[in-house]
Amino acid sequence: MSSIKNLIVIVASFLVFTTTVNGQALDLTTGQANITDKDQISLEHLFFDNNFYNATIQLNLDGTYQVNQVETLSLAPIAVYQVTFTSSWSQQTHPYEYPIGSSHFSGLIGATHNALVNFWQSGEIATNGIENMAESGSKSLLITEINFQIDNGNAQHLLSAGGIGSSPGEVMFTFEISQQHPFVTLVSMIAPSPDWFVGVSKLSLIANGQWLEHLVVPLFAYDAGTDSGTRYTSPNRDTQPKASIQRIETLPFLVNSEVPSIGTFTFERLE
Ligand SMILES: [Ca+2]
Repeated sequence: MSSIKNLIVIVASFLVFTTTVNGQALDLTTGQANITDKDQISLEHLFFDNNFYNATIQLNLDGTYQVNQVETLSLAPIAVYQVTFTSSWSQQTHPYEYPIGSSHFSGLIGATHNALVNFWQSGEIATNGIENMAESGSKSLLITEINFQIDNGNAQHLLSAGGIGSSPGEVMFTFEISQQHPFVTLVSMIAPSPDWFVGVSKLSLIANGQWLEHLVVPLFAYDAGTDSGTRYTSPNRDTQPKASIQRIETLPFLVNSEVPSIGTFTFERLE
């Protein structure tokens, strides 16, 4: 326990001297640090020496600090989940130019990984792998990017499964995840579309030091920023330079002045 306290003090001093107190979370290797108040920092899910810890650090007005509380978390090192991709996207939910007879989703592709890697993020430029997935449903370049992160230790399992051949519909698969790589990234192309996709990025299946038993994530359409088409069946028109990835809040996903989800990922812990 003394070694983890030493590490926490090191982390705390880093936070104190390099982070403004603005409530923003700071990622650690697989944990999070949250400045919860002007004089207190909580470190959650801090992974160190094969254990997880929560800790609270009190900052004093004279610049000193002390570790108030260290809690060792008991967490199964490995969990198994079933994820179900349910698409509700239909002519009834999205009547504007709905591609009757051809609406589908490409095969699911993603990874389990740690906090040091981010395969895509709203506001960022798409990688070539995300571009290819979003424009054509192709997995190959994204698999290359995932395998690169597996090789350097930031990702663990490649997740690859079928798509939804006709929307609405659903598809499910099971996967293993570990406490060293507790984040999930998983995507699928909306088809037909210029460069639109759904998915999650860097979704943690651990909360409050425990594996989540049940999690439902609503899915929304994202524009990969790599093709300038504005309709489901627009011809290819490469965006140069690439724009950032953005959630689509206009037609055809704007319905009665709202942007409803077009499906869900449901994560069920099996073991
Ligand atoms: Ca686009």
